[in-house]
Amino acid sequence: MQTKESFMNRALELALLGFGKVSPNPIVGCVIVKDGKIIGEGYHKVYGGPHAEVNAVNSVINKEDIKGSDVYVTLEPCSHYGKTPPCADLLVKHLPKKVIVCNLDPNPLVAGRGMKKLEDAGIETEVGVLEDKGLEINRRFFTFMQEKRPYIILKWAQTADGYVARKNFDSKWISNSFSRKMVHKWRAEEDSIMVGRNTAQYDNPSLNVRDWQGKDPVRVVIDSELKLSKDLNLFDQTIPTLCYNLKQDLEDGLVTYIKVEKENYLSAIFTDLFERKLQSIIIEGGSYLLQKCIDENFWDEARVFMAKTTFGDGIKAPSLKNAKFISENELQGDKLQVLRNI
Ligand code: AOF
Ligand code: ZN
Repeated sequence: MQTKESFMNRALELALLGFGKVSPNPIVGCVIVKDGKIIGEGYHKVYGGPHAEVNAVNSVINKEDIKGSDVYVTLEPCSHYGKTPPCADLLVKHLPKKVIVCNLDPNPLVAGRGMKKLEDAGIETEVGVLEDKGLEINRRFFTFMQEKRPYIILKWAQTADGYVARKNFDSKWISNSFSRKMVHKWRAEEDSIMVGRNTAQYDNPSLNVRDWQGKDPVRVVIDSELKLSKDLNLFDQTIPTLCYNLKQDLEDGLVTYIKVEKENYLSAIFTDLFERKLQSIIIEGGSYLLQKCIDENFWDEARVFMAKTTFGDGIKAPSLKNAKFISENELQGDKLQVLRNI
């Protein structure tokens, strides 16, 4: 049977097609329904491009049919002139009977004004259909807008006895090659990626996307005293890289050095990333940085690989607080646990 929820599920499905392509905008899908049938569909495809409603309206063969229709949008239609004109105005022009959304837009430029424009034009509105699904697919966008910082994903691999590396920082591959490929997919999904000083120095990671197709995230590293060698892969000038430190502001090609105060430096870094419009970050270690994020409550999601190997001794894996268990899956031998901050 076709219900409000089934049409909204279709709109959510369309929204997801934009995942990874529209940040720092939200992903949005839109379905136009007349007499129980879908007559138009669209989604926000690319950052700076037309919004979901515009693409949906454009897909309707006879625009007259939009009059009296039900429009399902996963997010409140915008009311402001951004890179594109207000979607609420476009809908008002075509006079649907009703506009149904999962969530209001937390963007302070919109925040209820889109729905108000529709209501003022005599269009019925409904907010909250599949609300939780809407919040889930745009969890990065909602966190970014509400917390004024990127959505923070912590990722690490630990041995069965709870270590992330040996005492001398030698960690060479705790997780299996399939799990490592998965990490490259995850990197391509986020706007930025961060490691602490020890990981940069001992692992010499490139933090790029190799085993998957997709864009490289902006690299972020913390190096308080600027002691990291310029020969590290992170500084190879192939990808924009931000190096937070206590010493200097400097532009060096694709590497930007940013000075922060020692006190509350983590908070200062996340605020700076927000101002740079980086909507999400995946933090890949080391244990000290991950634990600091947990202790200061700067995390939203944790993805933990648990291998079968044991080390007996070494550097302890981070320990989560206020974590809600989401899922556990077996990945060719490794276990992958996903948790969320509550
Ligand atoms: C919608 N439909 O599909 C999206 C919306 O700079 P602009 O013009 O692209 O506007 C970006 C803002 O518009 C974004 O921050 C969010 O508030 C809203 N996104 N709104 O009606 C859409 N992607
Ligand atoms: Zn819009």
